[in-house]
Amino acid sequence: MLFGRRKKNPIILRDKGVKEWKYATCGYCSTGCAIEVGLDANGEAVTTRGVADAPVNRGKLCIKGITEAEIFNAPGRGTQPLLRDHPYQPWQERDWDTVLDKTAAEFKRIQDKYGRDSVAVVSTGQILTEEFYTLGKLTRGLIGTNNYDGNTTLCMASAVSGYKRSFGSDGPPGCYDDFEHTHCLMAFGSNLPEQHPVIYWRLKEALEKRKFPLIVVDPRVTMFAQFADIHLPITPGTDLVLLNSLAHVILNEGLADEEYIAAHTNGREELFELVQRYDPVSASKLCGIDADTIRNVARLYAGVPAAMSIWTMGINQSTHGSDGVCAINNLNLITGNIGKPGSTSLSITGQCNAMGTREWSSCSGLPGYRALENPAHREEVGKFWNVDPEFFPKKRGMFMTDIFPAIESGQIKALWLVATNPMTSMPNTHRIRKTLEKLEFCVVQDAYVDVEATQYAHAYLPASVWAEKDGCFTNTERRVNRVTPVKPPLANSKPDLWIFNELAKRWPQAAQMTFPESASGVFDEMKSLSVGTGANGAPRILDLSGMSHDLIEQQRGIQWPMREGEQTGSPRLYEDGVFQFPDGKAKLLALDWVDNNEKPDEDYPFWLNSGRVVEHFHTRTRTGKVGNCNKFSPTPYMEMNPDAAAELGVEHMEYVRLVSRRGDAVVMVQLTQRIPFNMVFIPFHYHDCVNRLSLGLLDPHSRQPAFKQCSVRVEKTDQAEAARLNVEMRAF
Ligand SMILES: Nc1nc2c(c(=O)[nH]1)N[C@H]1C(S)=C(S)[C@@H](COP(=O)(O)OP(=O)(O)OC[C@H]3O[C@@H](n4cnc5c(=O)[nH]c(N)nc54)[C@H](O)[C@@H]3O)O[C@H]1N2
Ligand SMILES: Nc1nc2c(c(=O)[nH]1)N[C@H]1C(S)=C(S)[C@@H](COP(=O)(O)OP(=O)(O)OC[C@H]3O[C@@H](n4cnc5c(=O)[nH]c(N)nc54)[C@H](O)[C@@H]3O)O[C@H]1N2
Ligand code: SF4
Ligand SMILES: [Mo]
Repeated sequence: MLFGRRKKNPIILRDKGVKEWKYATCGYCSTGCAIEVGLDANGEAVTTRGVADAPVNRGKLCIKGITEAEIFNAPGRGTQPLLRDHPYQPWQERDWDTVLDKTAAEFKRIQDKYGRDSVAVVSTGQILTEEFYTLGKLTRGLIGTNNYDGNTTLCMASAVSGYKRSFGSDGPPGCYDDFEHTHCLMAFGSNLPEQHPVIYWRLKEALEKRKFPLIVVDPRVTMFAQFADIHLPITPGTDLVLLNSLAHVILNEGLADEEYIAAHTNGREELFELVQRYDPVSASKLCGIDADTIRNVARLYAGVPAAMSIWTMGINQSTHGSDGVCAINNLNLITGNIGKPGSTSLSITGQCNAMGTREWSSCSGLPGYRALENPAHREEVGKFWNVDPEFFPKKRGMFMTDIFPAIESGQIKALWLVATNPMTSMPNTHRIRKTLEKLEFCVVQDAYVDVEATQYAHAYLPASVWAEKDGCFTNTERRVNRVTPVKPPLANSKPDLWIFNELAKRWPQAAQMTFPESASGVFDEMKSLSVGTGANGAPRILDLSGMSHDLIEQQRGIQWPMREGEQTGSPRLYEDGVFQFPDGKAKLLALDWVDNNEKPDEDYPFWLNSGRVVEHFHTRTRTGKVGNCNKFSPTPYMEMNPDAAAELGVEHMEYVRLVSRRGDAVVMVQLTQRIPFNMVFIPFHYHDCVNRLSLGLLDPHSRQPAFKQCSVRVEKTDQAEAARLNVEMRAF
């Protein structure tokens, strides 16, 4: 034994010469890991480590967090503001004033000519909450366009919409600590070990202490499915059928918590009537899960003292995404599984601050979960901001997925993209390219200048990134945590907050408003706006009034609500069973499934499924440049079933051409039994890849695209040509 050990080469960790550690929260996924950035004697960020006493991650980080110090000086960072008259001309470096003057002047010119809503603003889930709040004030209070949305429409919109329809308000009601208390966890369309590794580690730790059944619903045998007790390999796009059938069994077999239903919900009769059509035998024919398994899962879920559900994009990115979320909420309401330890409907959020934009950016309404449709909310915010409430629109404008078609039809003439890259992340990118080419003025505000959308821009604003800035992120479990500026912004890049504040000065009415320069000044405004009464007459749930930047850092993140005078935050919502509707009751919704996806047929015989892998984040503007992330999957590839490949004569690591009704893409084949015979799966991280093929039908409530359901065929292709193409695409 000892001899063997001695023979091994010891792992040597190079001393990076860290002189100081500074506090932040990871800027990738919504897990919200507390992280420290190590700085050397020159103040350069050289490494990171997890914060040991942080309640979320207890010292852990995943591969992206561990390598995050490399993103500051990664190739492709924007260093100077840029301007040009036409997208095909070379860029000219200009000073900030010139580029911001031009941006404001173009917005005003276009609004004067075509109307206020002809300028669109599309933002993100990845800047700081204080920045979101300021962008909202600028857009709603000064620019005055109603076509203002974020990439969260590609991501969390169905969860938001489902929470509002079931509970009367957005806001995930549970927390990671629920893993310690639950007796059954059911996960829908989430690959937690890869996409939220540290949340998964928390679940695993809970499971090691106390075994409880884990059920994973996913058409692929993901890593999560491999660790599950029961895997339900569902037919794509049919989760609603399965959920209605579970409700059928629970309500018909007397397994429901009728006392909870009577006291805290409306709509039982309508739901009961609808789910009669979803008996397990009929449902099994649609969703591909056999009737006995449906019955067993229903009895198991309803029979334990506490059960919980989590879900991510397998539910949200679907034509019935919002209905799927409501059906998960139905399941938890009829079994009395909301607001108790281990009992919850917890949407696992995507981006690091997708929660912050939902809460404070005014994208879909006004700050602090206020609605444009509510005259009292318009009045309240107008007074607080010193903006005439009549200046606000009376209902929300276009979603991101409606903004691009409106560019196509000529309604929108100018576009401001803040930290999002639609040329890679939107469905059907051929169409997006054409819309971007039609714009009279396009401005891209991104930390990286090489982001694909810049090719279509007239102006580029170089933003500082992540912990070059000061503010907060909110994570999946409503925990607000701090990002502190660990180093100065690179070159002439500027924090997004600074950019918004400077741009605001180009509107004379700004002088009558407040645009605090410091993040803590903005946070104070948010705190004031967070107090008050909700729709049901009870105190607002999104209350931050007890928090301060210092306290947040001291406690390594605080969960809202935290009201003034309280010592810390609240792990759960709806503990009292009082929901955010005027009568305080949640809604059980009767939701019929509609068969409306593009499905495999003779010409396009494979389902096209897409998603992510652990080592990459989104469109790879960051992880594509970090060697220890990119090396694991530098090449666009797809998972394919070996039996299907054998039929087509396709081999492992061969390039193939995929063709859909929208376009084509060349990818490398990875043969794996993870994937069913009639499906291929592509990580969406690569430019000119899966979204050249995707259809992206929209959910009627959330307007979120069904990225995960459409169809393709697989064709053989010239290997030398494909390899050349691949090298070209990889050359950033
Ligand atoms: N490493 C890494 N982590 C990330 C990100 C990243 O880019 N990289 N992005 C972050 C963001 S913004 C998000 S939104 C999350 C996404 O996190 P996840 O949603 O967990 O990730 P995805 O891979 O998009 O999709 C999850 C699963 O949905 C399954 N699925 C497809 N169709 C269906 C269906 O009809 N029903 C069901 N039940 N399942 C289906 C897919 O097979 C896939 O395994 O990850 C976050 N974390
Ligand atoms: N086929 C398919 N398509 C998908 C998905 C899928 O599963 N399948 N998932 C969808 C989902 S869930 C999401 S969330 C979207 C994500 O889609 P996008 O938001 O378009 O992708 P990102 O690459 O995260 O783009 C964020 C940009 O912000 C920049 N950035 C990072 N930090 C900062 C900062 O501090 N300031 C500024 N100004 N810029 C910054 C980054 O460089 C990057 O260019 O993709 C969607 N598209
Ligand atoms: S799990 Fe998410 S938040 Fe934590 S280190 Fe990884 S990417 Fe960052
Ligand atoms: Mo997302």
